[in-house]
Amino acid sequence: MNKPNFHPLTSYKKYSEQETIKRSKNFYEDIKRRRTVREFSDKPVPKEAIVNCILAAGTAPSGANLQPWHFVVVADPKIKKQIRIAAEEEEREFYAKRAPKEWLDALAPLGTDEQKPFLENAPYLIVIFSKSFDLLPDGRKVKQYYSLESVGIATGMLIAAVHNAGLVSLTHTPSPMNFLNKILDRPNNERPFLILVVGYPADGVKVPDIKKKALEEIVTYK
Ligand code: IYR
Repeated sequence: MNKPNFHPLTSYKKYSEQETIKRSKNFYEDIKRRRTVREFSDKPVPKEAIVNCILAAGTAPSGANLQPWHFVVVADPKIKKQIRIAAEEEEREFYAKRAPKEWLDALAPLGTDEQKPFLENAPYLIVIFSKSFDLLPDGRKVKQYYSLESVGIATGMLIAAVHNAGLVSLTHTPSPMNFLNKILDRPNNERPFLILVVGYPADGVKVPDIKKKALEEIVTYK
């Protein structure tokens, strides 16, 4: 085994205690404005902003730093249409047959149904794939560790980056989603994790009146 290569942590910024508190508060105040939106404007989004958000997501920590993710940025209307058709087919089945009543009851406050116009209207769909194993150029397989956790973290960072850029997003998970491998021509070591729909909110958009849990409900101190 080669000796690991370490270098000094030059990117770290040190803040005073007061500044630390202020920054944590400012971040919370800003991120709590984030809302999932299901109606998008067709106003174009600069591609450079999407690229920067993906660069941010790609800095996420991952199991053994193997970075088991792949992002497909879809802007082509023909491909978006194909994705919409395939997703709506699955969703029709889901809402009409597959979903148990309990699941439909849980979804009721969100007002979702099998219509997914945002898959065509929004300027960008970022389809996130998780690698169950990686492939070296010579065809050898490389095992991945904590793929789903890693891709979940990267996706969270992507959502935060999109919000920070002044854009809105929707996490969409048609189930099953294997049609995405076919439409997007991705290899079978990659599994679709989520479609992140990204753009500007439609004019006058409304969001469901739902609440986040209070601090006491989500934290315990010991
Ligand atoms: N995939 C379906 C259903 C759905 C499921 C959950 I859990 C949600 O939080 C929202 C929707 C759909 O996209 O409509």
